[in-house]
Amino acid sequence: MTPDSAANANVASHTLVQWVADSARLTQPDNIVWCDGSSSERERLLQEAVKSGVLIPLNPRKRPGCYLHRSNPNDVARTEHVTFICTPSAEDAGVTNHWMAPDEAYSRLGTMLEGSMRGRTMYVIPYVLGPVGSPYAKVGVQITDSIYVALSMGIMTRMGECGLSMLGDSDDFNRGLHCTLDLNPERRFICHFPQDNTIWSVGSGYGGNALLSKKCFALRIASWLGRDEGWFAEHMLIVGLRNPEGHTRYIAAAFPSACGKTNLAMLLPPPALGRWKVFTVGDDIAWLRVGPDGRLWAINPENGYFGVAPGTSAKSNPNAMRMLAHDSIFTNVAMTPDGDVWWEGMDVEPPPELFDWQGDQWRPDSAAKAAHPNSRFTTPIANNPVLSPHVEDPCGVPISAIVFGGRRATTAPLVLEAKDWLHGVFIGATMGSETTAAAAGRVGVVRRDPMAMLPFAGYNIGDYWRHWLAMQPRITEPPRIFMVNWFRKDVHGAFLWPGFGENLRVLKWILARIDGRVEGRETLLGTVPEPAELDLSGLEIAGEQLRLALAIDRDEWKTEMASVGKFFDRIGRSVPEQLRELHRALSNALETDRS
Ligand code: SAT
Ligand code: MN
Repeated sequence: MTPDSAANANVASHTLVQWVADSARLTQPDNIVWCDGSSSERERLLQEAVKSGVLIPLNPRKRPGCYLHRSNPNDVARTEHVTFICTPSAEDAGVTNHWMAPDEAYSRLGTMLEGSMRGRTMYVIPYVLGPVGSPYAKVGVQITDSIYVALSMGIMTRMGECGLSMLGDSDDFNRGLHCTLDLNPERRFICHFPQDNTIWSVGSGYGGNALLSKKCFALRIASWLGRDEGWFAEHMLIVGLRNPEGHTRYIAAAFPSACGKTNLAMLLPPPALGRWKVFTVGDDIAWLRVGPDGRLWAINPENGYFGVAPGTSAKSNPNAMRMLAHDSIFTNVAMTPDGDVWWEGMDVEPPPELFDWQGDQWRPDSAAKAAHPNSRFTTPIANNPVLSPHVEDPCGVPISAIVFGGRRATTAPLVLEAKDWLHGVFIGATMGSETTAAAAGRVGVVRRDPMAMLPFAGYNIGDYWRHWLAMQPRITEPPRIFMVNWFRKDVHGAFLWPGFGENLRVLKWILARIDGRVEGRETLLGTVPEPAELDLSGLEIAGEQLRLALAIDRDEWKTEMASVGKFFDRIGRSVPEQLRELHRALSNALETDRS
């Protein structure tokens, strides 16, 4: 096929046809396949992927429609050190992003891309982020030479014809050019050109590096668009909570990668709390707009979940286990001899022998992990047994609370409410979290991760905070803002709070605060619950343990504020003065106030 097959595919956008032709001239693929998103196409691609060894079919009786992919062992996580924002000035990218001049990036990657698809097939993948036809949805087109990426995009996005018809003859689409090259980490670059609505990614097939709809477009580029157009693109789950009286409220919650967003978004309510029901709208990304009613409304731009497998079990996330029973792609998990999947923390005894994530024999006494710590599942949202009926609503769902959460063994209490919008922005802007296996590099080191967007804000983080503050007057019915930490530990290293489904108890307190039904206890840093205000029915937790989970330790917070001060200094003059002032006030109060 040639780019002319665009004519067959009914492509009305000249700009799209031209861009695909230019990309083909550069990369010289043997074939070009325009993906239409049909189920027959998916079948054909799956068969091809199996034939070429990219996918291993799993046991159709145990996991119907499921496949295993083993990535190159050097390509298992996002690589932030080679992820660049390519704006004309370095100042626009800010110190928390890596920056490369656009000309240099186009030229360096262009050289690598020359002839890079020779002998390979180029897939052209039109897709929609957000409900098709929603005024808030956006169109992207990804070009890739990876059939695994093409199949994954078919799960993660609304893909195919719907993208072309929504685009029509417009030139307004995100251009994502992706090529795996030879998967050499030395030639791995993920470059974003916000001014051109363009992403070039080479040298990796891994999720966040290669599924360009996800972090690259729906967060980095979209956050840039959101600043210009007056909305937010955030690293947040969206969850609906229906109380026993039948009233549903929605919460948007930002946590860094691999900190339990997927689990929280589909948690199973503890029966002792009564007839609560949880509905997932999204598990990773929220696009938030101000509605005519002055509230914030959220849509999930995605159509699938790319979740962390290890730790997912019938106990931690029974709904996820149900949705993974069929039609999913697993990456870098272990495989049992009878063609099922296994990972650490699945709470299922491993068989005496299995194949580890690299395909080698593994026994329960093996020292190495069987599944890679960042092994993943890719599953359509339609598989989710608790999917919200409002997931396709064009304007999304109204948000009652924004929650910022990190993974902190110390310092951060189980839950705390911000005093107001400015303080909430401060809490989000200064949150810290321990690093996880979702990104290459050391695990377990506390780093500042503002709004869980450190690796995903597509422009200067200080300007991003300004945007949060500048939006305030437009949000006349603002959501209340909270901070949570499920991961605090005692001196022996044991978690103080049981987490998972029990987290609903904390969310219940958050809703009670919004309804004015609980007072909480005011502290210098915000309002925390009185222990008696948390519904602990059916939960055994020692009073002292709960006290420690809720405690605010002045010395720990002085250290925290010193670290925040250093972070602000590093970011420099783009830090909004209001945040600086609040930091000074809180630091002083911690030094002087004795209450
Ligand atoms: O690999 S992804 O970036 O898509 C997942 C994550 O790290 O949040
Ligand atoms: Mn994420």
